[in-house]
This record gives sequence, structure tokens and C-alpha cells, in this order.
Amino acid sequence: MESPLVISDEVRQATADGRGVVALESTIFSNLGLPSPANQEALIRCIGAIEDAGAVPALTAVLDGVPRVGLAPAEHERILGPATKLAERDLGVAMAQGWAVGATTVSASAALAAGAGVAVFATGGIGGVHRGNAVSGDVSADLGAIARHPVTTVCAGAKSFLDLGKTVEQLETLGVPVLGYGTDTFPAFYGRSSGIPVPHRVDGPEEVAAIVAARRSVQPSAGGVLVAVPIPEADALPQVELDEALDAALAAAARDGLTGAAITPFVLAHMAQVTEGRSVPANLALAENNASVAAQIATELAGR
Ligand code: PSU
Ligand code: MN
Repeated sequence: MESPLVISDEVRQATADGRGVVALESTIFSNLGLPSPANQEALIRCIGAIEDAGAVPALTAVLDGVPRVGLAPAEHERILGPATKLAERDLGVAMAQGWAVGATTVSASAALAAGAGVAVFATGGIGGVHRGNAVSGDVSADLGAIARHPVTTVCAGAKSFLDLGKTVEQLETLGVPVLGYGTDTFPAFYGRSSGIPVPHRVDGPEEVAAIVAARRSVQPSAGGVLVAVPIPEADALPQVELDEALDAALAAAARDGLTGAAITPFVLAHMAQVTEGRSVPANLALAENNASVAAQIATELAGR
């Protein structure tokens, strides 16, 4: 049976030409990730960063029930509008039910990237183990997807309101190599460090490419690698302010009885409100930086 996955001509051509391709998730660019018009700015900056580094961007989404890797510029505005959050578990449902705009999370994007043979994927922050998960059982499907799919995911750590210690532990349990990019600790999204050690440190794209290639050579069916890049120094928010904003956002989420997939959009919106919008430029800066690092890694990998 032919794959229903539609890969853009540009992405196909880049792959055939041995150029780097970087997949991008669509949830952060939708109304679920960033407020308008910051979401559009984020998309423009991420695409620009990938192109500046000589690679080709491949936005992932499900549009009108069709899973896509690589969207035409004219289609970008569909992602920026109202969208339905689409995790890996939802892929078949979105296709069969013909969802108009399914914004793919990290788990769904990694699955689509793998299906299209795209080796590198950039996001802002991955999902992970939620605080209080001993009661709620809330662990993002992102972790399992990163472990399973043969894609290198580039992030600024996990979303800041998660239990980062448990998230790093869970990545170890799942067998995901976590590479601190120019750092010995797991980044904390809006902040440069969580203080939690990462198992390995790398200091450039060629080091990441060498690790991915070595892993593949010894274990052809190996899953993903996670590259954790701290937010640029100038864009980081002070940790004290963050902790306070987070506590307030999480308390509000609990008070409103939010659970499951609804928590992330709520907390992100609340954080923007509590930090008087300052979490938004930080989010843009880290997403753009991740896209740039991902493009450099993709270019290195494509040249091997
Ligand atoms: N981090 C952000 N903004 C986001 C997300 C993460 O700063 O919008 C999204 C990503 O798409 C991620 C998803 O894959 O949230 C995880 O959601 P959940 O915790 O429900 O698995
Ligand atoms: Mn969840």
C-alpha cells in the first residue's frame, strides 16, 4: 500500500540532493502554542534560521485529513489559525475523520519526520513527566516517540513546568541519549540550566552528527537522540521570576480542574500573562536558536 504521507517537492528534492532537512512541529505555531502575532513571528524566524544555515524547513501537520511533511508558504496561515492539538496517538483518527487543521506535537511530528526520512527535528521544549504525576500519571507521549523514531530532536529542554528531574530519568529509562549542547546540565526552557546533569556534553554540530552516525552504524534500527540546547544568554529569564510565574500558573490550572492535553496551552498562556509577555520573546528566541542548531546538525548529517 502506498503511504498516505504527502512530502513536499522541495523536501523530496533536498533529500535527493543530499541537503539537510529540518522538520518543525506545528503546535507551537498554532493558537495552542504561542499567542498571535508571536506565533507567526516564531514561524518566520524558525524558517529563516533553517534557511540561513543552508537547510530546508519541513513543517509537519495534518491538513484536511492528510498527513504532511513540508508545507507551501501559502499554507502556513492555516497552521497559525485555530487548530486541533494532534499527538502521535491521534494521527489515524485525524486522517479518518478528516481534521481540517491538526497541529502536530513533538510525538506526532517525530513520527511524520521518520515516515518522510527526515533525520532532524526542531522544537521549543518537549513534553515530559508532569509534576504530581504520581497522582495524575501524566507523562507526555513525546518521550516514547523520541525514543522510538530514528530522528534527532533539538530542544531547549522540556517545558519548564514539568518535573525536569523525572523527565531526564525517564529519557534514560527509554534509552534516549541526551546530549547537552555546550552545557553539562539539562536546560530549563526559559532558563539556561535546571542544574540537573545530562549524561553527555557536545560542543558542535559535527559532534552530534558523529554520535548519530556511530549509533546508526552499530544499531541500524536505533531510535532517536535528544539534543538539549540552552536558550541564548541574552534571552533567558531570571529563575526566581520563572519559579513564581510557574507556581501561579500551575495553581490556576489546578483550580480550574484542567487535566491532560489541555494543561500545556493553559499554562503557556498563563505564563505569558504573569511575566507580562516576557516569556513570549524568550520562547521565540529559543525556538529560533534550536532551529539554527538543528539545521547545522542536519547539514552535517546529510554530508556524511
Ligand atoms: N512546549 C512549548 N509549547 C508547546 C509545546 C511544548 O513551549 O506548545 C507543545 C509541543 O507540541 C509538545 C506538546 O509536543 O506541547 C506536549 O504536550 P503534552 O504535554 O500534552 O504531551
Ligand atoms: Mn499529557
